Amino acid sequence: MVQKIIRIEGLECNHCVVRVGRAIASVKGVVEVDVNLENREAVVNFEEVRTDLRKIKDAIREAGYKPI
Ligand SMILES: [Cu+2]
Repeated sequence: MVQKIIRIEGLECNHCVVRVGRAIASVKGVVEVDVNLENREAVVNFEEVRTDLRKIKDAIREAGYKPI
């Protein structure tokens, strides 16, 4: 298991937090995600053998936000 912090541009409200949180959680291999509105970042725990940062960032983009 690995933990990464991803900064996300475009998070404006709790609706965004829920949306992007669901998008990240839907990636197979993601075990836990916590999106923080104040910091504009997501703390993601995932299994490296099942997914990677690129796939998680793709899911964030598909939800309409910009991972940094
Ligand atoms: Cu919003």
